[in-house]
Amino acid sequence: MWAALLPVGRDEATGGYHRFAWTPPELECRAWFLDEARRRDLEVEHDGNGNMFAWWLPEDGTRGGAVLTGSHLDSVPGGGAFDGPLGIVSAFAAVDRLRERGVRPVRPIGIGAFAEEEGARFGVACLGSRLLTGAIDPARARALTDGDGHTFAEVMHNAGLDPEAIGPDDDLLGRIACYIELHVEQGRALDVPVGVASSIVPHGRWRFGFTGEGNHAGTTALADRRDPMLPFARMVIAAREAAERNGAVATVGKVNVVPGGVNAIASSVTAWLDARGPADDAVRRTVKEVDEAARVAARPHRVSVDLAEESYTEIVDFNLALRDRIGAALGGAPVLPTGAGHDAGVLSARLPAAMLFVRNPTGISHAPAEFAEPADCLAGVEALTAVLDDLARG
Ligand code: HGY
Ligand code: MN
Ligand code: MN
Ligand code: MN
Repeated sequence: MWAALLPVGRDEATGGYHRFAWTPPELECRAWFLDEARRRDLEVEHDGNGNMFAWWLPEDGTRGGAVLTGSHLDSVPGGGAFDGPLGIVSAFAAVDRLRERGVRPVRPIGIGAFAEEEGARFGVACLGSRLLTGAIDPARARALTDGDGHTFAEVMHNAGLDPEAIGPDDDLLGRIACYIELHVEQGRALDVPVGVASSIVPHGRWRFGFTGEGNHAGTTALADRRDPMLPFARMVIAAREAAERNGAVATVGKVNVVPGGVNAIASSVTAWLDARGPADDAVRRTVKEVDEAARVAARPHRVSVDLAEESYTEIVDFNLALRDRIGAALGGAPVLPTGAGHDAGVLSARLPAAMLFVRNPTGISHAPAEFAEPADCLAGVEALTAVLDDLARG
């Protein structure tokens, strides 16, 4: 299974992955998911938001009280091989193990593949699970645009989905008793193969727009310039300084300089701020201080600054009872927080959710060096199998 996915969307020169929602590599991953589901006679369900579900139904056809596992297939630009797919490959492997052991679940076991989890194409992380749970206004989602100006609605329509049908699916959510997402660790806290998540720290994304005046790089006197690159540059430094002051982390990325020529002063710069921290106020203060610094820096250059909050997730404390039950099924496992957002965090607003982490010896994620040893991946499959076996027996 794993070998079939590895080359899909991989940049052979860098080893990074480029699997953006509904682009050819991600569509290829979707086809792989459906093929693996069919091989196992799992019943496939699409929720209209681009999320896919493969169900192993009990012999009596029960649909309620399901135990859902899974993750996502999309990646960040130049991402690693494990972030997302490891959770889905492990889920299929766990179903195989349960069947080899003759387990006949009394509850449905589902494998989910959530759309646009990284938000790499349309900017909002966990877009598929946010739509499913009602955490984002469908009209706002339809209007989201990618770097080429294509709207989410257009892309959904071209993928054969009805953009007017996106939105919460309470019937589907009502059939799910709990969700467990296995994921490669994004950091290096684990010194054993498998851990259990305690929480996801508050995190969000803000889009800064700097608007000045495009002009000739050689004939425009400094005093006549309205160069948006200058307050943008200040914003990047301010993000680091504010994060240090507030005990948070902040990253500036996804920068778009218009028009982007070398001999033209930019007319505008768009830059995204990713800020995360141990508590809401640390994150909010960081963003506020970056915004203030950007505006102070923009004023002398007669550059305007606009700021939009693209997504924000308050702290997610995973369901304690489910977490403890998982810990017991594993015979004990370390519990750790994560600074990464996940569909499990979004779903936890509507149903009990949990996460298993598989050790990552490099600690690196969202980059080609992301890694998990085969033996630890197998330990992750064994752990997920034990958890599903325990939960699906009722
Ligand atoms: O960005 C994140 O935290 C996650 O990997 N989507
Ligand atoms: Mn990720
Ligand atoms: Mn992920
Ligand atoms: Mn995720």
